[in-house]
Amino acid sequence: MVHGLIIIPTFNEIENIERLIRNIFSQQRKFHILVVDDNSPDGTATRVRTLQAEFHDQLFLEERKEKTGLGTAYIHGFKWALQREYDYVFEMDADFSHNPNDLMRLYNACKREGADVAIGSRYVTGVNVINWPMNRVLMSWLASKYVQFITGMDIHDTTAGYVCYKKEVLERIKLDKIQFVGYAFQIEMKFKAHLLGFKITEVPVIFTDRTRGTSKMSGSIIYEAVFGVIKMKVKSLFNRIK
Ligand SMILES: Nc1nc2c(ncn2[C@@H]2O[C@H](COP(=O)(O)OP(=O)(O)O)[C@@H](O)[C@H]2O)c(=O)[nH]1
Ligand SMILES: [Mg+2]
Repeated sequence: MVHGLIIIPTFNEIENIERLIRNIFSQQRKFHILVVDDNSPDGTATRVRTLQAEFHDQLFLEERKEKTGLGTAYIHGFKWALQREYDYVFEMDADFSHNPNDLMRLYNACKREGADVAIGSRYVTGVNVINWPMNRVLMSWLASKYVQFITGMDIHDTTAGYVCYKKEVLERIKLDKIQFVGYAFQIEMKFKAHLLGFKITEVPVIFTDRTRGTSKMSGSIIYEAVFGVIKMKVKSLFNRIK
């Protein structure tokens, strides 16, 4: 029986996507995979289409015309998942920063240990990040502390992008009202789940920076996160979000 869907947003991940899909399916046929590609010029979507012949009815592809951000790619994927029979929905990057070996740990935190949201967390036990330059580690860690402080959420890794959601969480969050697209999207999803009273658990994982392809991180994404968090908190005080 299929238990979950792994959503993988992609933009120019030709060097990673096939290896990742093969890696996941070689150890695990419990889950389906949905790739949400934003018309990657490097042919990522074409590669996925080729693989669909091999992983028939297990591997799915949604293609969007333009690069419109990680957040909206996930919203697209969440809606796709909710129209189907998946009880658990994962967020996962295409670049092997999120180790496929941890999928079952996230899944079990929800399935067996009663979490509604399981976060693959870098900062539960110190800082578990490999290959990131020191300034990026520091920035990410500080960002997480900053968000913890402003929002009051008891979560160490608030910007984490390796997550398993129970279907009910995605059904309750008003996906059309999600505002942010970059790291702030990750924070917003967690904050809304938190406001709705869902149980959020952190599962310690080791995050390894990509060795192939390039990061799509940008200054505007950071800007959005820094100011977006304050805006989100203020709104929540007036009970205008959930
Ligand atoms: N569909 C889609 N995927 C994106 C977009 N931006 C980033 N991604 C994907 O989101 C994941 C995380 O992005 P990445 O560049 O690794 O960010 P970083 O890890 O913060 O440097 C990767 O799988 C990217 O291919 C986008 O605009 N659209
Ligand atoms: Mg990455």
